[in-house]
Amino acid sequence: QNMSKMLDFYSQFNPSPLSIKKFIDFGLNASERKSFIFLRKELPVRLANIMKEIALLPENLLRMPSVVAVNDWYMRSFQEILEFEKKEPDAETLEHFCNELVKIRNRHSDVVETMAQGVLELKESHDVDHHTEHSIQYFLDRFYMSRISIRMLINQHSQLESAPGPNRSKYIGCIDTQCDIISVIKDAYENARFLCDQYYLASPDLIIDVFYHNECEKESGIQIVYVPSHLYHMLFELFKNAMRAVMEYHSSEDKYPPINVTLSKGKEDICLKMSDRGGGISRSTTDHLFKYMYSTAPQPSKSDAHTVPLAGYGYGLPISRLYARYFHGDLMLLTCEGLGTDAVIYMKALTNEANELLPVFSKTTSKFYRTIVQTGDWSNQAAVIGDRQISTKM
Ligand code: W6P
Repeated sequence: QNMSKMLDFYSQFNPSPLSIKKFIDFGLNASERKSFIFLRKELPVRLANIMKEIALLPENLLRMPSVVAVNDWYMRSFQEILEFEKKEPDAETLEHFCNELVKIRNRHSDVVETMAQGVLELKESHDVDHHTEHSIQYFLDRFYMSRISIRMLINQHSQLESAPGPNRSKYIGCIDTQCDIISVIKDAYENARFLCDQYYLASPDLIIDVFYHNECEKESGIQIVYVPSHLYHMLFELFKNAMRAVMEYHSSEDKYPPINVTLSKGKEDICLKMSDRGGGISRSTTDHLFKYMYSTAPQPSKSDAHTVPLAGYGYGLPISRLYARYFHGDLMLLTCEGLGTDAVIYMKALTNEANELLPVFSKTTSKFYRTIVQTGDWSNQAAVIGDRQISTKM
C-alpha cells in the first residue's frame, strides 16, 4: 500500500552524515524551523534506509515476535513523521513535531533489548547456521548504528532551545564543547568500582597517565568536543570487564594490580588505552567478544540480578565499538593471555573530521545478506599424520 511506496521513495535517498562541527554550527545558528525542515526529510530517509534492511533479514528471524514488535515501532514512527511532510512550519507545528519526536524516542527506548530477545527466540527455536549468524552480525551493527544516529538527531533537535543566549552553557544538545575526558574516566571508574566492591568486596585502583602532542595543553587538561554520554557508555563497559578480569584472576590474593588508563592527544587522534592485568583471554575467545550471537545468552533472571552485577559481556562491547565508530573513531582489544588486556578507544581530535558513520541501503546491500560465507583459501586444520584420507575440493 501507501506505506511501502513511501518506504521505496525515502530509501532512494542516502542519509546525510553530519560532523560534530555541523551539529555545533546547527545548534548555534540554526532556528528550530530550519532544523524541523531538515529533520522531516532526514529522519524518514534514515528510517527507510534501515527498514529496507530489516526486510532482508532471514525469514525465520523476521517471524520472531520481538522482531515483529520492533518492526511495528519503526513503521509507526515512520508514518508519524511523514505527517509533517507538507505542514506549514508555524509555531504550532514545531511544538507538535517536538512532542512527536519525544514520543518516538520513548517508543524505541528498548529496541536493543527487544532485538536481542528476538535473536534469542531464533536461537531457541531454530538451528542457526554460519551464514545466518553472519547476516545477523552484519545487520545488527548497521541497525544499532542507525539507531544511535537517529537518537542523536532527535536529541539535538529537542534540546535546541536551551542553546542560545549570553550565558549559554558549554553544551550544545548532548555535545559537550569542553568535554573533560579525565572526569568522564573517573566517573565511569567510580560507578564500575561500586558494582565491583559490592560483588567482590574489593576493587582494583585506577592510575591515569596523560601524554600531549602539544605541550600548551598541559594547563587545561585534555578536552575534546564530544558526546560525554557515548564516552561514558564505552568506558563503563570497559571498566566492568577489566575489573572482573582482575578480580577473578587474582582471586586468591589480597592485592590487586591497578587498572592503568593512558590518555594521549595527537594532531588527528585522541587515544585512550585501558590496561588491566587480569590474565587476558585467548585469541580464540577475543574473536567472539564483538559477536552478538555469541553474547546472546539467556539473561540472568530478575531475581538473581543483584548477585551478578558485573555480569556477562552482553551486547556491551559490540555496542561500545559502534559508539566509537559513530564519529569515525574506533575501539580495539589487544590481549595477552597470561598477562592482561589493553582496550583502546580512538576519537577524532578535529570536529570537522568527526563525521557520522551511517549505514546506506542500496541495491547491492542485499548481496551481503545472500553471500555465502567465503570458502577458506588458507588451511585451517592440522593434518593428521598417517591419515590416508585425501580431502577433496568442492
Ligand atoms: C579482559 C577481557 C576484556 C574485555 C574488554 C575490556 C577489558 C577486558 N579484560 O580480560
